Amino acid sequence: MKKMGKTLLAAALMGTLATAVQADDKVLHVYNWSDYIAPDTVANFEKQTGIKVVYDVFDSNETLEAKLLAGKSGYDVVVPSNNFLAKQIKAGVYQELDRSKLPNWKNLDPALLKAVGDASDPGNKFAFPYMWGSIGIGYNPEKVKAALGVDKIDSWDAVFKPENIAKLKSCGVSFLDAPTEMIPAALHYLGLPSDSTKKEDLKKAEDLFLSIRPSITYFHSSKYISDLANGNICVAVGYSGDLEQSKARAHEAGDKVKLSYTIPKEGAGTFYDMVAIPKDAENVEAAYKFMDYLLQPEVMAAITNAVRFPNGNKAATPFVDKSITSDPAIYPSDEVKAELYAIKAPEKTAQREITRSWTKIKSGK
Ligand code: SPD
Repeated sequence: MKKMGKTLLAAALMGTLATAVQADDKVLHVYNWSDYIAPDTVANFEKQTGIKVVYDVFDSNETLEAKLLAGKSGYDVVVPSNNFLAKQIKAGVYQELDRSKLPNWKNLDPALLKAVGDASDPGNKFAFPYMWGSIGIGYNPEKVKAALGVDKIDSWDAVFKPENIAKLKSCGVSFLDAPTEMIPAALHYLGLPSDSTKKEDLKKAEDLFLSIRPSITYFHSSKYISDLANGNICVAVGYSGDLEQSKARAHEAGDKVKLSYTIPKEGAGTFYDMVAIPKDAENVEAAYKFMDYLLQPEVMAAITNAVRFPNGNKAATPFVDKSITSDPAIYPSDEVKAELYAIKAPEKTAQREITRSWTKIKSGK
């Protein structure tokens, strides 16, 4: 009787263990940018596959990179920008993709694949493009008119000239808290190579930011979406789709606040965010299922319709709302595209220098 009890107990324990393992197998950990997925994307995947998704968000490449380089991030699918992806591949952070598990790969735009491949992942071995966009200026024309006396913003002068931003200070100006994107924006504005890592160039970018620092309300990489829509700030330097989401939110809330997004005439930085699997991912099978699901044209189009960033899926275009594909702020014309520059990821020493400089800029000292 006693022996039988032990056996039963062992069997029960093994059963519990098996269920736990099975349950773990059914959990997928995804780490994506904030405001970067449609409201039902994850729920629909869970319904279709029975896989539970733990979905976490970040709003800077630096945050994602710190987790990946530390190892054992616990994530199965992550979304780095292509410039960071390139150096993370070199650091051995990702696993090569098995294309046989991604039959929907065929839907990707070959031209975009080649461009991001040539720039950061030759042969597209480790990742595929999710969304892309520009870094420009979102603003509230009514408030800007009152503060600055102009009908529209079309130049970086609005935020980089101390006398202009000082006038906008009263209605609130935010910048992205993203040194590897904001320093290149300042360098580009100054007519220097946006990827310069020369000490004297970085110093000029730092001086420019310090000259306007007293007029910057805050640095943040996602809060501006609601602040602009609510009228709490009047100008935000941010990501194209996020600023378009802000515009849409203001519209849905009854148009009390009207917003615009501009890619300044001097040009702007572009980014391509990529989907990849960390080398130490625990649920690789589910990662492939989720990635292939994302590659379905209707799924990807629904994401673009919600987040207002163009995607890398050519077959998805017919399913994207016409109001989005025809909006030049979201899908820029070839003429505007020619003015966009790719943001490069600095190597280690320059990265350290940029981070140090950014801390100084943010503290204003
Ligand atoms: N809310 C989603 C924003 C996505 C921005 N990705 C930006 C990458 C910049 N290198």
